[in-house]
Amino acid sequence: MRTKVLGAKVLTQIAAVFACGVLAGLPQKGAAQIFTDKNYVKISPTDTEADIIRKAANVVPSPRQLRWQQLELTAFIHFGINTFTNKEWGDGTEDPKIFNPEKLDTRQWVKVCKDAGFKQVILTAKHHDGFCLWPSKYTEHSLKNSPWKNGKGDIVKEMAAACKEFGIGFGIYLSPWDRNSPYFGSMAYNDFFINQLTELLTQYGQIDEVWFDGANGEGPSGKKQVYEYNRWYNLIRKLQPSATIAVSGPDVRWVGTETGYGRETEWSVVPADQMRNEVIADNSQKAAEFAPRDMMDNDLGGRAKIAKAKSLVWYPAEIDVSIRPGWFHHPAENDKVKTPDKLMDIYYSSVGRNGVLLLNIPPDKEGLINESDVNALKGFKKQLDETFANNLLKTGKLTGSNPKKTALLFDGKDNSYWKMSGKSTPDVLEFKMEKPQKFDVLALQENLELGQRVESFVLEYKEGETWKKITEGTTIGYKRLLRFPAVTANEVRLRVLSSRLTPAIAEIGLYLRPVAAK
Ligand code: FUL
Repeated sequence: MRTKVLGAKVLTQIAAVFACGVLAGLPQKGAAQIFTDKNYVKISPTDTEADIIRKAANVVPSPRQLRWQQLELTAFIHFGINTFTNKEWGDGTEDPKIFNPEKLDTRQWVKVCKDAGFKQVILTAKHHDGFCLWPSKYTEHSLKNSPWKNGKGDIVKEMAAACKEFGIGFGIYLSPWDRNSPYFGSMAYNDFFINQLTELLTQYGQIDEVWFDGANGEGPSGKKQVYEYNRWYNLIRKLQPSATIAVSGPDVRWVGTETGYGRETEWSVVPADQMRNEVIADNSQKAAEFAPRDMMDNDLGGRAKIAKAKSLVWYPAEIDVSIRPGWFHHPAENDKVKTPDKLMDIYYSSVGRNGVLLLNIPPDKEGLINESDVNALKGFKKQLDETFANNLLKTGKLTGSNPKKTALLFDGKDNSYWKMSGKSTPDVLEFKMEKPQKFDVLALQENLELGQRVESFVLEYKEGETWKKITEGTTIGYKRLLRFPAVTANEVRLRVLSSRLTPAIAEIGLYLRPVAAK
């Protein structure tokens, strides 16, 4: 089990290389609209450092990437034949007859996620074992040969309907690695995969995200598969143009770990050529060895990185982690569910570090989310709501340099913003509240429609006539949350110490965590 789990990580790292490697080869002639004209830019050899900074500052997300980023919280549902074998990875030899989730209720899954603040749910339509949660025409390894609903059920359909009913997004995970398919490792597999993908993209209404794991192990022939990534991307762009393609895909990048913790410095604009094309074709150990180094670097898009780039792309980070030790439900892990405190810490370290959280919540073999997970999520949501209910900066009278305009910073809209002057270094936003307030969380957002620009900032408060540092950070991006020991003050200021062109701050907030959350 241990080796397999480690294997999964390494393979996921390869996935990251695949993803970036493919980016390096695009846009190509004849390829679909993988990029927009605003989320990808070429750097010419004659560009100066200032030209590169200007280009980086103006790379912005595509509409589908922006929608995805604004979700903040997305959920993964790992459910399938592994739920019945009590394994993490199945080998494709399972008997479909063991699949019988008698109480299965996708409405419960979606309600639990929605109640906890999640805005989109991704279902493992097919994991590495090849067992399909929909009655695919192209394989016998599916629920159509199970006793559940006499083989007439369709979990993808029920899930799509539940997401629609509760008004949240719906995504699918389709494992390219299929340990059941006799075609795996041959050219015929590519058509088989396209056929299954087509079923999922055409039979279930709107699909908002397609999640490809990059794992690529042995097939029955003992051979690995050469995946035809561009064919998949073209098909998705054609059939579901608003869907984001993650993680072995061009829209969303794997953050590099499965811990729930993103980088302190997280740039959504990164060199597209960071991963070399030849790495894609190279499934050797060498590729696996080099992959983690790049993806796990603690800064993927800082000045030193983009200075050497040949092209830049908007490629934001998704942070996937399971609420339990495993991705699938195992009864022995019912008492190992992450606590509300741990989930809050993950929230600060994922959403609060310019990422989108993808939290896995696996239903059990009855087909329900266990009450230990439900309770943990309730506790998490309570802390989240209590913490961010009251922006203390809003409570007093503000005396920024233009008090009318500072209201834009508290209107909850991430595209209304305060554009700093960009002339002086550092740029300052100063606030005086009517009476002293006690706070221990700073929340910042940039307006991504203008790009990600802030490189470093500091928050200070005034004591007597002296400004004192409360906290500091590097990147902001979509959202940056920083916790610190409580401070009581009525004058505070944010100084942007360095940025790429003029930063546009969309929101600023100061909050006090409830006692239970500390
Ligand atoms: C990994 C897979 O091997 C795991 O089983 C899980 O699906 C995770 C999200 O991705 O690479």
